[in-house]
Formats: sequence, structure tokens, C-alpha cells
Amino acid sequence: MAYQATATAPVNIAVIKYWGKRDTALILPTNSSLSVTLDQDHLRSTTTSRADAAFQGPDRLWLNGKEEEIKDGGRLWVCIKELRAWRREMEESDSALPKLSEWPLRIASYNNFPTAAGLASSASGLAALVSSLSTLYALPQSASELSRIARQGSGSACRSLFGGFVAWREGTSPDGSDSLAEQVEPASHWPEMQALICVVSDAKKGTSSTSGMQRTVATSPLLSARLAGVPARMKAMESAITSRDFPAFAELTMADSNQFHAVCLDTSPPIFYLNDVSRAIIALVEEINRANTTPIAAYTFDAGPNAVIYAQAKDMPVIITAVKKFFPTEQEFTDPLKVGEAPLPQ
Ligand code: 2P0
Repeated sequence: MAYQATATAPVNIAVIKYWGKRDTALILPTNSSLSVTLDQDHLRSTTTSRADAAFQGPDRLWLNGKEEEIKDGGRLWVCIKELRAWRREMEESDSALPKLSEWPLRIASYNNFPTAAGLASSASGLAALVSSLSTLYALPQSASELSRIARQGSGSACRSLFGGFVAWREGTSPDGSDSLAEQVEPASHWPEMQALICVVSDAKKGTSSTSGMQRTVATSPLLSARLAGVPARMKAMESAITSRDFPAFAELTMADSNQFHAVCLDTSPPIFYLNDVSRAIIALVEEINRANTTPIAAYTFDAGPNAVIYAQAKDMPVIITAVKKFFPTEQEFTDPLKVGEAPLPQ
């Protein structure tokens, strides 16, 4: 007897960044954060979970075809344990239910984009894992309740359980029961909003978010100034989103990205996620915005050099043209016709 469920979850890119934990075991953040879920087919994790009475031994998991250890007491283990406990409670109150909680699991997860390149693969991966297990176990819990579990797999994963514009409320309870994600607005509220992803490098990043943020908490004098300002920034961001005020959204997004990278630089030893190309993208977007009466583009960078540029659909063609002009890809660079140059005579 076997049961199987598949779920997919998209990447989310924060516009108010999560950076720092007040509790590293429960993954409770030092500040609330807000993200946009990139609800497209090309940035997703897909996870299949199978429970089979015939499986032997412990649970096993494969990421992009490579087996990953589910360490006792580790993050994956905690997520699986909590979801299995909910299933067990259901089985105890309804003896007709098959005892899925007693059967070993086999879980396979795939990302359709580079893993660990600062493109939030842990967020979509853990969200897809929690979704697939909650479907397999037929759990009645809401997305917000599931976000509490996903959060313990990877903080930013709690936001990928929702589409659209999503807040992760830091909460105040020491047990983490109120540190949950919730939707601020659905994607349909602001359909003109688009994201352009500029992959500067798809290499695995040097400093992991988990260790980087703890180093910032331990050593950055600037972090307290950032934390003091986040509540007002969250409020302003939510109101910019609710009123579809792109200039306000853009100013807040760029300021928060820059402040996050400032506290990274203020960390000892310093953390450098941006590279020269990232900084050139910042300069280009600032220049595009200066040429307009109000900002039409907003850059943001996570724990890596890749840029995400938010813009409204009507402005995106101008931005893509500018990015392609100043950052031609290798293929476009070597193909003169594509960049509009005359081919040299033989
Ligand atoms: C964010 N990042 O809000 C921020 C911005 C990276 C920069 O959330 O330790 O992989 O697993 O909770 O979720 C990346 O942090 O860290 C992240 P853990 P996670 O999107």
C-alpha cells in the first residue's frame, strides 16, 4: 500500500529583507519581512513525497537527484516530524484512516533553476516539501499554520506558501506560534508588477545566509539601527502595495536592499554579496530612474550578486533594452546582428 503527493512552490524575492534570527533553533527572525512571490513556471521547486508500508529504514530525500542526509534534529527532520505528528493525531481520532504516519517516506525535490545562487532555492524547496507532505497526509491546516512549519525548515520558506505580496510577521511569542506568513495582497491586486531576473552568476554563494546572518547579529553595530527602522518601513511598504504606488514601492525596495548589504559590509569579517556587475546594475537603474520624473524600476539583491528588477509591465521593455545594451550576454555579444551592428565584410 502506498500513497504519494506532488506539490510545487515558487521562489519569493523579499523587498523588506529578513536578515537575523532571535532564536536560531525555532528560526524566529529579528524583524518582519515582506516579499513578492514569483509565481511563474520557470522558478519553482517540485516535490513528490511517497509513504509506503513496504519501505524499509529511515526516511530518505533526494535534491535534484542527489541524496541529502535527513539529520536527526536538523531542519528537514523537524519539518517532517511536525507534519507526521499532525497526521498521527488525525489517525488516532479516526481509526478508518490508513496509518501513513507509521510508514517511511521517500521524498524527491527538483529545482528548475540554479540551486544556492542567491535565488532563494531553500524557500521554494522547503515550501514545496511542506506542501507535498501536508497533501500526502491530507492535513486540514491552513497555509498560515503550514508556514509555521516551513519557517523551521528555512525562514524565507514560510513566505513561499502564498502567492502575491506576502508578509512574514516576526511575532512576539518565544515558542514561535505567532511567527507566521500571511498574504498582504494577491498577485491579481497588482497584475502590472513584473520582475526581471538578471543572473550575474549562477555559482554557489560564498557565505550561506544562515551563517552570514548570525555573524551580522553577533558583530554588526549597524544592525540595531536597521531593526529600529523596519516596522515603519513594513507599514510604508504595505501601504505602497495596497495603493499600487510604484514610486514608493521602488524607493523602499532599493533602500532596504542597500541597507541589508550595508549591514553585511558592517559584519566582521565583512560579507560581500554584490560584485562589480551588481553595482553596475544599481548604477544603471538609478540612472534610468533619474531620467524619469518618478522611479520606474526597483533593484533588489539577496545573498548573492544576482539582481531582481521590479517594474510595471508598461516600463519593462525600456528596462530590458537598457540592461541588454549595457550587459550583453555572451551570445548577443558575439552575434553582431543581434546587437544591431553591421556584419564585417569577408
Ligand atoms: C530574504 N534572505 O528575506 C533574505 C534576504 C537572503 C537575503 O531569507 O537560515 O535561506 O534558512 O532561515 O531563509 C535567506 O535566508 O535562511 C533569506 P535560514 P534563509 O529573502
